[in-house]
Amino acid sequence: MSRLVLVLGDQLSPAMTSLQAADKARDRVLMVEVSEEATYVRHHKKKIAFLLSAMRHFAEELRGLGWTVDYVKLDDPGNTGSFTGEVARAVAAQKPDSILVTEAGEWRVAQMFAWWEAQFGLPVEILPDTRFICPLPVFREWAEGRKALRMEYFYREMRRRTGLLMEGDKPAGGEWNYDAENRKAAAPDLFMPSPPVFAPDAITAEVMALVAARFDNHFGDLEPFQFAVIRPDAEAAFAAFVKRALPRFGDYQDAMLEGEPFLYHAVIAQYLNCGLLDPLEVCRAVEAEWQAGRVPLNAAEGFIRQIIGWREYVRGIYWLTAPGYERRNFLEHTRPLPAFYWTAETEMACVRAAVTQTRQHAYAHHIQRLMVTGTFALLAGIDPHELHEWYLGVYADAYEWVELPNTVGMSQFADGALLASKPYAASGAYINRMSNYCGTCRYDVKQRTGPDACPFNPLYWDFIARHRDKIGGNPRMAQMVRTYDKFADAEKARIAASAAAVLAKL
Ligand code: FAD
Ligand code: DLZ
Ligand code: SF4
Repeated sequence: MSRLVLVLGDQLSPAMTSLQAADKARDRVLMVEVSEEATYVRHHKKKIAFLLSAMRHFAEELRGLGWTVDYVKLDDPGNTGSFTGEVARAVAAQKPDSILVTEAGEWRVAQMFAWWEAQFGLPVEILPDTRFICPLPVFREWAEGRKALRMEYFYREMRRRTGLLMEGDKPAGGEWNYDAENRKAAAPDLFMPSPPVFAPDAITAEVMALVAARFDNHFGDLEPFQFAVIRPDAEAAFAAFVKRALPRFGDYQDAMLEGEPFLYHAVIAQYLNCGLLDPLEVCRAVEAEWQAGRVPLNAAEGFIRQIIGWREYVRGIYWLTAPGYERRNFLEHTRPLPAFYWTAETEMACVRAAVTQTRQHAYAHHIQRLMVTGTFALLAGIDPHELHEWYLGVYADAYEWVELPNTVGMSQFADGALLASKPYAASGAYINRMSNYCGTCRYDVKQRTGPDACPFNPLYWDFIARHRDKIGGNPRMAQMVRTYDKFADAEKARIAASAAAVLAKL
């Protein structure tokens, strides 16, 4: 009996359940580069190059471990361009007895798997993805019967489940969450650790030429290419983060600084999400740093919460709500995405910085995604589905299971408070507090209305006025609605006129 073991581009680990269940002596691994995966949304050029290069290197790693790997390159003659087409070709050529695969990260791909038994007349064995700490049935059980699915309570369960930062059944240091200590604004003269740079090898160079030729019309700069594409380099990038940036990760988690795209962030989501790093292993390494006294508790806890808390939680929400979540639009926003999300041609210094570095690095850190491009889209009433396709395409770490709940739920409040307890709406004051963008901006962050006012300001108050029926009942928004109500009629008219002027320019 021989099986076809399909390994997807975001399953690049020898520990995948599909590989663990397979037999090197009899089964053949299939890996396929297919144009559909690069174009169902038009991914950033650097993201495509990263993933295809990491796939090619992983195929080599597997061969080194004794596997027989059939690898289909994007430009191979006969490449059908889709997972289903390539599995069909392999089934016809090899006549396996069955197909073995680890469950897909995206509903779209899971639907393809669901048809294959009927289509190919073969058993298709789909195994769980044990890279995640919380199995999906456990998440469903946790969510069942709860009115609100708050991350904080889920996170505490994950701390107990993993034993991370636990002292018996109590959280280390007495608190579950040290976020209150994690809100420092960065000063420009702080030492800024940069992620290590990995020069492209021959395989990456070949992939880059292919991407340049095939996806020239996609967003983003291909060069300079700096990502790790093999496991030891991804581990080295993580080790460098632990040594140089982790101690200050907590303090400066929410900070933004002109010309500093990475600050004290790990820049590892692209490795975690494709299998080059293991989530539990990185958390255990961070816990060990804290135990050794090299890292303060607020940094270790903040980092571990992002991974065993947020990352696992959004994945649970994704599978709980799929399909359909991607079309949720609680606030009924329909405005098209402004062109400057692609061109960076805007006078708003904060948005310009976030889009420029996104184009350069296929990376922006969480607060830039949430409180700059995300908040602007929320205030301006951008169609959440268009925005979702933007986030899914432009970041090297973007896969629907993680991007969609972050965009539709957390950032755009389009699920009507399933994920976030209040909309992440804010005026320019938040960005001014957490960054140095406003100092060089053509707009005045202190002005509420008028042609020189920071656009976030009139849009913020206009958002409160427009959505008061939908958000006014939320205790965390009621105060802002009351403040708006106290404005004089003339001020309300100025807000409406200024907001309309900003929107007209989009
Ligand atoms: P760090 O800030 O160093 O955090 C460490 C790790 O924690 C990350 O690598 C990531 O694995 C995890 N993490 C942190 N925050 C989150 C979160 N909210 N959800 C899930 N994991 C988290 N993350 C993705 O991995 N892929 C996406 O497609 C994605 N899309 C996003 C879209 C929006 C609108 C927003 C607001 C956030 C999105 N995030 C996404 C979450 C977060 O912004 C990124 O994980 C983070 O910026 C990656 O950079 P980093 O590795 O330097 O993370
Ligand atoms: C993102 C991506 C791209 C650009 N290309 C490929 C590819 O050619 N082959 C592949 O196996 N995977 C690719 N991926 C990742 C897939 O989109 C991802 O594995 C699925 O969406 C399941 O999460
Ligand atoms: Fe952004 Fe407004 Fe500050 Fe300009 S003034 S950088 S638009 S927050």
